Amino acid sequence: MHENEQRPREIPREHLGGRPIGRYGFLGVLGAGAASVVWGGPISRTLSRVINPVADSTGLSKVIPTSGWRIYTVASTMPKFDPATWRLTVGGLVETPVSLSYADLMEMSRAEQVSTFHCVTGWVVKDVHWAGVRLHEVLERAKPASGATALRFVSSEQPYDDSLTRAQAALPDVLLAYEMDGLPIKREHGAPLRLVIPDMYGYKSVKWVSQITLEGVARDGYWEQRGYDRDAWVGSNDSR
Ligand SMILES: Nc1nc2c(c(=O)[nH]1)N[C@H]1C(S)=C(S)[C@@H](COP(=O)(O)O)O[C@H]1N2
Ligand SMILES: [Mo]
Repeated sequence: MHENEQRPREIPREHLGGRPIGRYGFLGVLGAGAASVVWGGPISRTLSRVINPVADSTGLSKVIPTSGWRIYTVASTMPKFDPATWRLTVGGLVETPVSLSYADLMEMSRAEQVSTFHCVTGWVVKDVHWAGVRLHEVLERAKPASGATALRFVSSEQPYDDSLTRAQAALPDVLLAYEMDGLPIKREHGAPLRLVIPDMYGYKSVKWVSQITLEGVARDGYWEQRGYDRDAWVGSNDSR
């Protein structure tokens, strides 16, 4: 299933020096051969689509980089981080709604991990060093109610969000990350906080997380409303 698939593809937005080059709205469902990616800058070129290297029989994936970060956004501007006013709130089906400042987060136990990051469109970043706080540390403060079976992660970049079940959120290498490769997470990668769940495709890894809502049922996130799987296990063919 690839040439005729009627799913929208993730649309990367490339940046130079933090400034978006051109603005691409959501392109909707792409028919076979519709242009989905435009690179700006000195060498401008249009590719017919993001090639899935697994399904690609054209050979084109050999000339398209499949490693290294690509900056993805859904809004026209990226949220700006102000340490004085920024908060992570945890609410919904909890006993104690929580509001954490950046300083509060820094005082919590620090967790580190090295993991590989997979975007569903085929690119991969190996051995990313992350540091942050484990979700359970945050959840312990909020005390989820018994009916809270899902977590919804809301980005301050509206309308991006995504959900995990409690079981998925309890996987050992799920992290609320505030550092990437030894530095505070950069603005374009979701400063100051992003979700990391290495076992799932990158669209679950919500950038600019500012709100976690405990809910009774997991719901579709941004990309899932556009055709991708809610259970985005890396390697599951159905997600491609
Ligand atoms: N807020 C927000 N989070 C997001 C996205 C986005 O567009 N907005 N894109 C997702 C997708 S599809 C991927 S692959 C990764 C890309 O991470 P990067 O932009 O840091 O490379 O972020 C994920 N989290
Ligand atoms: Mo992605």
